[in-house]
Amino acid sequence: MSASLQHSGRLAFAVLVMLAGAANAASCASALPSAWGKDARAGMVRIAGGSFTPGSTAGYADERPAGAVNVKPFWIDRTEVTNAQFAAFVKATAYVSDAERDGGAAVFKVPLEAELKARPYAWWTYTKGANWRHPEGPGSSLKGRDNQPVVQVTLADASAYARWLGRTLPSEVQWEFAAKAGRSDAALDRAPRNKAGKPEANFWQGVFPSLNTREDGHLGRSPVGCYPANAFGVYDMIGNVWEWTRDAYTGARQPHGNGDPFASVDLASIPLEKRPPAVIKGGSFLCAANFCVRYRAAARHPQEANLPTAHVGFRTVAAGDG
Ligand SMILES: [Ca+2]
Repeated sequence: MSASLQHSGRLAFAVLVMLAGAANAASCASALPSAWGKDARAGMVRIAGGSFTPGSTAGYADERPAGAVNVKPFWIDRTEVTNAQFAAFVKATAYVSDAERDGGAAVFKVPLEAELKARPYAWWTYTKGANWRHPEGPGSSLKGRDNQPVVQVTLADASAYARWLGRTLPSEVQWEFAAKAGRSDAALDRAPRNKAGKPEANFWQGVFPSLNTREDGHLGRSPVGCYPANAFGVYDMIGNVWEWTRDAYTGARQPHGNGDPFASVDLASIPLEKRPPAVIKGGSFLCAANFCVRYRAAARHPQEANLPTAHVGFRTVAAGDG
């Protein structure tokens, strides 16, 4: 193949990828929900509550169910908190995030073969100057990404945003109830694809971490709300970015009242050095069939509460009255 043919082939591929991105962008959610700044529940949906069993018998060991729970009604953000929403918070409060104060954050990059052999988790690099405004480091920005989920935020950053709006981060149970949306375990323990086999969440298609086929049109984070909502009207619970919960990760699920001193404690109220990892939920654009496989409602993972990364964001909840 001649160089020019190769070039035109690449160009055609690039145009196809751009078109796929444009098609998705057209049907995604806006950067700020309607009535933002006017309605205290802007961008939220009310979840009626009910009884369900968190966990799954078909997932990892730490997902095993530990009994049914009752969930009171609550409101939850329909989408992950966007860069535009977080920017509004920062503008109103002059908040300085942990990564801005500490000088860096963890950035994902497709690793070279040699890098993969040299160290574990070679796809993560602590990058000076990376923070929510510059998610991939100093050379990156939020230009054109107002409606993408904010990342490079710690648990404390996410909690501060929630407090600003008079809300909290979801408990793991609230998050999972909203994500399952009345469906059973059996329907959840599979890759997020629809009946036609098409991706219905932003996860990694291909072989992680070297080959991303972009079958879903996205190499990294996507704008929020590009994929169909679940039965409760909530978007991107699965994939795009992992989401902070306010619960501590202390191993396998345990029934309520187990004596665990960290159960249902607001992690942000505990001094950093004494803080256990937090539970994050939903998987991210980096979860693939050969790695992570946590793009499921029952799946869970421990995350250092003070570690900002490029694949963890959050959404908020509020009490169900009113
Ligand atoms: Ca998500």
